[in-house]
Amino acid sequence: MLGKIIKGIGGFYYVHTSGGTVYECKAKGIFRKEKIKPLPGDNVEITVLSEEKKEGNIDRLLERKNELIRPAASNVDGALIVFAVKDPEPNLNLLDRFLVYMEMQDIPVTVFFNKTDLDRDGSCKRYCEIYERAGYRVLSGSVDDPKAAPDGSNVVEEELREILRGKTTILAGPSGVGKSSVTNLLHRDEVMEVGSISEKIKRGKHTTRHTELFNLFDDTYILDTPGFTSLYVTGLEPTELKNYFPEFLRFEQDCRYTGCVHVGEREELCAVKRAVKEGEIAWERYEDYLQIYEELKSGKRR
Ligand SMILES: Nc1nc2c(ncn2[C@@H]2O[C@H](COP(=O)(O)OP(=O)(O)OP(=O)(O)O)[C@@H](O)[C@H]2O)c(=O)[nH]1
Ligand SMILES: [Mg+2]
Ligand SMILES: [Zn+2]
Repeated sequence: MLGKIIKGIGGFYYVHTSGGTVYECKAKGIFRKEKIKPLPGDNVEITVLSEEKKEGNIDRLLERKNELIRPAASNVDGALIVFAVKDPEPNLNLLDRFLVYMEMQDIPVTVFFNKTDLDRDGSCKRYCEIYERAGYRVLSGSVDDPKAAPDGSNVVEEELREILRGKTTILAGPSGVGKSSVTNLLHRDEVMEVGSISEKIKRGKHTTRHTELFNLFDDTYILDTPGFTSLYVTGLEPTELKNYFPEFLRFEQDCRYTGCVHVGEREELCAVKRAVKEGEIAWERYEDYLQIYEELKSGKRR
C-alpha cells in the first residue's frame, strides 16, 4: 500500500494512506542498511501488519524530489518563512540565513511577518520593504489576533490559502512566531498545540517538538515544524554565497572585476556596493551577506 509519512516520533513513522487511515509503522530492514532516515513528506510503500491496531512496516521509500535538513522534511514545493514583527522581536540575520538555505535547495520562499497587531511603531513596513526589494513575495498580518473580531474573518487567511494551494509547503521560523497558529487557522480542526510566549524574555517556548504534515484541502499540504534560533550556513564556498542573494544579480554585471564577490572592492568598482550605498539593495541584507561570507571564509561557527 502506498502512503505518505506525516511524522516520525521515537522510531515510529505515521503513514497516511489514500484511504485516509494512518498506520503506525516501523522501518525495519532497508533503511538501516542504507542509512537513510525516513522523513516527514516521504512517499512510501508499506505492508499492513495489523488492520485492527493500524500497524505496519515501511518496505520502500519512493524517490525524493528534494530533502531539507533543517527543518527535516522531504518533497517540499515551497517554504513559508514566518517571523513575528514583535514578541519575539524579529532576528533578520536569522531570516537571511533561512533564505540562503532555501535558495541553496532551490525552494521558492514566501516571507510572512505575523503579529502585525503588536506593531506599534510601523516597523513591519520596513521589514516588508527589505524583502520585497530583495525579490521575495512578502505577506504580513495577524493569524491569531486576540483582539480581532470574533466572526473569524481574517484578511491574511485568503492570501495564505492562495499561496499554498496545490503545493506542499514547509513552515519555518523561530519559536513563538505563530507557525502552529498558521496551521490551525488553515485547518478545519485545531490540530496543533499553540504555546504562549515567556513573559520575561518574550521568546517562544518550543511548543512544537516534531515536524508534522497536514492535508489542508485538496492536494494542499503544510508541514508544521519546531522553531529554531540559529542556522549556520554550510556546504558553500565563500565565493558562491553571492549567488544566493538574488537581488545582487541585477547589479553584478556592472562590477569591474569578473567574479567580483562584492566585499573588499571600492565602490567605484563594485556595482553591488554602489547599490547598497544608494539604497537599492538593503544595507541590512548586505551586512548579513558580509557576516556569512566571513564566516564561510574562516570556517568557524558563530
Ligand atoms: N498578538 C498575536 N499573537 C499571536 C498571533 N499569532 C500567534 N500568536 C500567539 O503567539 C504564541 C505562539 O504561537 P505558536 O503558533 O505556538 O508559535 P510557533 O511558531 O508554533 O512556536 P513553536 O511551536 O514553539 O516553534 C501563541 O500564544 C499565539 O496565540 C498574532 O497574530 N498576534
Ligand atoms: Mg508550533
Ligand atoms: Zn561587486
